[in-house]
Amino acid sequence: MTAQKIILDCDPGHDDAIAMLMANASSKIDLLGITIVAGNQTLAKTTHNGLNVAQLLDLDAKIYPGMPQPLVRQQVVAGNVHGTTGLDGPVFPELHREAEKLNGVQFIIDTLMASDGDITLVPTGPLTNIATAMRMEPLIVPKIQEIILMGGAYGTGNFTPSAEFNIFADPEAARVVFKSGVPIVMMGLDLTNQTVCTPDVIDRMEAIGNKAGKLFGDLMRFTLKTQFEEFGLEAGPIHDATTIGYLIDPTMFEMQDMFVEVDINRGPCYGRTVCDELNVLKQTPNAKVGKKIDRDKFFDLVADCIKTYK
Ligand SMILES: [Ca+2]
Repeated sequence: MTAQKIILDCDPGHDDAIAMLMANASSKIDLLGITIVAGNQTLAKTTHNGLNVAQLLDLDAKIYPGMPQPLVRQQVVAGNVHGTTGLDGPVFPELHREAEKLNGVQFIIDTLMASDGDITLVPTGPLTNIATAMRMEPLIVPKIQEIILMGGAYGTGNFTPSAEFNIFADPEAARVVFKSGVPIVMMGLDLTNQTVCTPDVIDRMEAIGNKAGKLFGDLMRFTLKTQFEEFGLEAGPIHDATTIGYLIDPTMFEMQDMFVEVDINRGPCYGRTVCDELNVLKQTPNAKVGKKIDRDKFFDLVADCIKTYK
């Protein structure tokens, strides 16, 4: 089996870091590059965090910073969950690794245009880079095999009662992506909240005894604290890593085809992914939406990925 070529588009971010760890580890994935977007924190911070994770885990994939601001709305960040650096918790060694000069949006365009239509995009932050790439070069749209994204919810949000953070941080970009016609797999909060990383999971990953296990522990112990303080949750979900889990083993997931639209009205539902779960509109579905994940299998997979590191 040939490995699935992907571009990971992220805003590291604790759960983004674990998505990076897993994407690099799996023999089923060919990680062509990592593009960075502003989201959990400013672009300067998310890029710095991406480089730190890439250096620590010795990733081959290069880091391409993309868009520093959302398309239309005023910037929001998630310092409440990810801290002032965007990746509070781990202490990284001095950073020597540098970001590429080529803008992440241009990297996405160039890579897709040179491809045979066999590349999947995996966005785990706001969709600004992807939407900008689609607007700059519409010829990439039919070249995208699939978009497997973390974002949205058909139930309630986590940044407003209606909206999940990645979509709320750039609703207009999300609207462009959901209307593009590219097949979409949407891992929303309804599914990702099932990946709660309880202290026993953290102990298990740390006990693997390598740098990846330690990174996992340092990240998720911080998340444990903020999820309790912010949401009263007993532990933090690893939202973004579900996208990589789906690429490696889609049989762990229960999905449903739905028609999904993003609300860009500036009311209380701004940034909501309106998902037609009951198919009342009789529209052609544009997304496979995650409903259930086998949590035990998922954490077995995370452990397998961690074990590939020295
Ligand atoms: Ca993220």
